[in-house]
Amino acid sequence: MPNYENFFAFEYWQYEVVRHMFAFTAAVFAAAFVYFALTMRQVAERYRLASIISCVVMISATLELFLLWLMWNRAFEFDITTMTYARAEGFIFANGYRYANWMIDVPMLMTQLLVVLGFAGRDMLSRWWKLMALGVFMILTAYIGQYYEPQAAGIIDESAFGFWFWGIVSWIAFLVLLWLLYKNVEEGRARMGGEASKLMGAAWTLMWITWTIYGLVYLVPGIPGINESSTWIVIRQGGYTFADVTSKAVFGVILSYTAMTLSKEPERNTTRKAA
Ligand code: RET
Repeated sequence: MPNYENFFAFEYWQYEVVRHMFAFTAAVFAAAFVYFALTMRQVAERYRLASIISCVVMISATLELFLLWLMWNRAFEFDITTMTYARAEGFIFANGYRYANWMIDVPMLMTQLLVVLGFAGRDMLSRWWKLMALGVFMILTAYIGQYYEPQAAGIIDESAFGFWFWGIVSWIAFLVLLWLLYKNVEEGRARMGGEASKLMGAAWTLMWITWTIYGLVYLVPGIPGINESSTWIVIRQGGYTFADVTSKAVFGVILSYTAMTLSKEPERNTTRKAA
């Protein structure tokens, strides 16, 4: 079924705020792309992959948000008699692009984290594949679950089992993923200098909080009391917007800054054996 947004009529401000959030996010990513591309040369070669990854993340996210913006524009029409935006015949809005984008960005962001933490070679690979497998599994399962949103919101009178089943499976994968990430961050930080270790501590806090927001936002259509509210659709898209800007752009800035800090310490520019 289409996402539950399609079954609502929006007040003028609600529709506009969502549209502007999409435009804002796309613009932030386009600007951040320029930042990462221009600061790349200040990062030692050993960490440069982190800057390249930020560029990849920014391009894919700019495109994704632009597509959401286009779809949001096309899927609703203003009705002057009711002063609301309601769905245009024959068009729908879909959050599916977000999931497609996460399939690129979640693996990229975790790879970037491992690179800046200083893992390399076989050790890196054995850490990497577990994170990737869990991340992809988490996204795919929730991608299936989100097709049951109208059932979960009670808009369509059918079983909401799919929404909850896949949502819970995805949440379990997420919690395991967070635990693994945490262990990697702690091991990596233990081998870093004070300044870089502090920065990575901040990056980790930002990471788990913003990633959790995505998980909470998934649940909104299933929560009685708020799942009938079009204002909550604005809040939900706002949650995605906040999490997008912080988990991709701000996180990338902290990591690239950490990489620049590490690059200034001469002994870290040589390849180190895995611990
Ligand atoms: C889902 C479904 C419900 C359970 C959880 C989720 C978590 C999603 C996450 C997404 C992260 C996306 C990022 C994108 C950046 O580019 C799939 C919404 C926990 C953590 C970081």
